[in-house]
Amino acid sequence: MLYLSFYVIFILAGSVFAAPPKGGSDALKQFMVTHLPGLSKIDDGFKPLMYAGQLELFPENNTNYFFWKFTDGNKNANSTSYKRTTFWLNGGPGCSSMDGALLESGPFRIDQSQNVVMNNGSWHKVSDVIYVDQPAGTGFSYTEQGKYIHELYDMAFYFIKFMEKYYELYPEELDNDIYLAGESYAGQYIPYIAKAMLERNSNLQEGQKEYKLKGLLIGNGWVSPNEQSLAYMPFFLKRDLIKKDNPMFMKLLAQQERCQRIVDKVDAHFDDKEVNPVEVDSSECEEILTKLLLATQDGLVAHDQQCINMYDYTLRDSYPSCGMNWPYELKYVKPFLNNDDNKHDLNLKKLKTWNECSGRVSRNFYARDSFPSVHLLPDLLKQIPIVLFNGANDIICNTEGVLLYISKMKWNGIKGFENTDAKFDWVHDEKNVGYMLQERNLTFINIYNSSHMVPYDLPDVSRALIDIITGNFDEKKIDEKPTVVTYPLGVKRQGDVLHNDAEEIPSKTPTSTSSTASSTTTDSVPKASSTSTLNNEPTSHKVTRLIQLAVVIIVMWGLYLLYASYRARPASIIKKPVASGRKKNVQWADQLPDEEHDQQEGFIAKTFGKLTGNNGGYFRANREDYVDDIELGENVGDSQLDDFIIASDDEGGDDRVESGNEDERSRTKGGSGSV
Ligand SMILES: *[C@@H]1O[C@H](CO)[C@@H](O)[C@H](O)[C@H]1NC(C)=O
Ligand SMILES: *[C@@H]1O[C@H](CO)[C@@H](O)[C@H](O)[C@H]1NC(C)=O
Ligand SMILES: CC(=O)N[C@H]1CO[C@H](CO)[C@@H](O)[C@@H]1O
Repeated sequence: MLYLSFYVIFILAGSVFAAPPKGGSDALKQFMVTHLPGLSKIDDGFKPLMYAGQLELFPENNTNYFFWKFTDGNKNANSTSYKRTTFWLNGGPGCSSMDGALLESGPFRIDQSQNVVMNNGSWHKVSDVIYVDQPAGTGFSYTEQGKYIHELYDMAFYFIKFMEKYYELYPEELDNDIYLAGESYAGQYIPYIAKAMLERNSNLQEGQKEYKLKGLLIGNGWVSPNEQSLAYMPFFLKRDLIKKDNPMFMKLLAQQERCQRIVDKVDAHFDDKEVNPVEVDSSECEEILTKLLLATQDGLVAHDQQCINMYDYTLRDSYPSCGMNWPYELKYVKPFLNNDDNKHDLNLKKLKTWNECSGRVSRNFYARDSFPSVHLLPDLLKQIPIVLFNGANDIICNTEGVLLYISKMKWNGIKGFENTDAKFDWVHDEKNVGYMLQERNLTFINIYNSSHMVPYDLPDVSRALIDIITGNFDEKKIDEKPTVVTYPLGVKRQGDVLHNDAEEIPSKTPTSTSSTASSTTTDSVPKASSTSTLNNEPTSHKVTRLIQLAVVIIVMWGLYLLYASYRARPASIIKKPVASGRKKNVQWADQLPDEEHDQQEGFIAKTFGKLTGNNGGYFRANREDYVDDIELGENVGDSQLDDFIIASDDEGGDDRVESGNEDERSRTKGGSGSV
């Protein structure tokens, strides 16, 4: 009965919205989205205009990219979203940007009845947002077998092709300012795409218009893989997540040392023109996190609490999922996107099964010949502002790691931030939500109480990132601290408070923040840099030094432990045998690369997979591998798959012993795929 009346309302609402938009061409109508379960209950003032479908890029190999665009239905020339376009990408590689659309920055979340409900912090009120499934094979995008993309520059080439096709449909949007935004492994994609866009701009063909690229927003990005892996140990130690009497501590130190040696080698060859194989294969370094999660699991607590959640250290998950089961709403998104009616509503030509992450895409994306994107940032920063924002609770792409690679990066003439003490507080909606550092077109923002997926935890705060990159904020002095102030939707900023307050933040403040005082006199953080007026000694790389210090301390502990406690070492790292293993999972993960691919290919794909586009990229990629291998197809029902995973998780295992074994290289690799 209830369903029936919903259905009637739905049809009625649908018929109203199905009316063609004013001036809409047939091509546009073909991509309009007018039905979705729950849409009729969404407030009209909020309801976005939507376009979605699979755009053909290359007919010769049947490559089609799925996009879903949201624009403010009530937009006019005074709207903040006016003439602004943001492309959003999730990571993986191989994870669908529908995570972004339906769990993060998009207008809707999916409730347990698989209806859309509104997300108050949606970005579509401040910018048109286009969520794109890429590279080919990801989400609802598809290509011929064997045509998967392997390298970052190819990925960028395909994306530019997508943009050309997109702007053929919406040529008037070429006048818009463009932002690229995304998360996690998109920290590799976005700089490559930006570079390709800027290169295109300087080589415009007859009849082409330039892409007005205005800035990049990279959230918890995987930008400098080995460097970022070095930060895992300090992160765990600083938060007391691991103790030095942990039986695996020695192994961890050894792993950290191996990674440090790789980083040193990479540093010594950083400016080589050739891609250094050591630099692009980050498996040895990523192994640190695998081992940390293994070492810190707790077999004595409930099954779903045994591992630290690697996307938010304040949460827990089962082992070896360690965060892959999070966020829990994912279990509503999957059936929502795999509902055939919804697929038709999204104008799919090919009714592909939607998986959050594609193992095939991930495995094929070796990026063996591509520099990690940290190499691209300096050039980009000459031309556009970049905001690196980081949820502070994330482990896998944590704040310390980002600050570490920034501290070594030279851009616009100087290495690192010159003054890491000169933090702005960030106050949004009257709450202190984080801090930022900003110099020479680079802004780093640490966001408190947030995971790897900032827009998931703090939607309204995340929307204000658009205000920050576009300069729509006030600068004030609050409690003697320079503060960037942003506001919820509809609350106007107080205007040029900045300039009025300029005397409150004189160029020589009594506080230690004087060296960035010059930047407080401009009205946009991204524009706020002035290298010339600064500063006595460039660079006080406090963070680097702290991390170096931490590493030294760790190594000293290690030597001490080695000396003092060899005899006391337990025969097994297992504190207590547990009958709830993931043995099968791990074994399967190990066997996969050997059986199906040559060793290196599987190995690299897996380590990349670890980078997890959003939250759970790599592990979910493995789950799909699982499907591929067991069922040889993508058509296994999700419930079947979940059952299988759960069953295997419940099967009892002693893999921790094996994973702790130094000889089990591929196992721990596999483990890293699933931890
Ligand atoms: C969204 O905002 C509306 C109006 O301010 C409020 O009633 C509602 O509870 C909010 N929803 C969520 C999910 O925060
Ligand atoms: C920062 O980017 C702008 C473009 O937004 C560019 O004009 C400027 O030269 C850059 N600043 C520096 C210090 O390179
Ligand atoms: C609710 C909550 O967890 N608040 C925390 C947010 O982050 C700040 C800074 O780390 C903490 O002080 C709060 O306790």
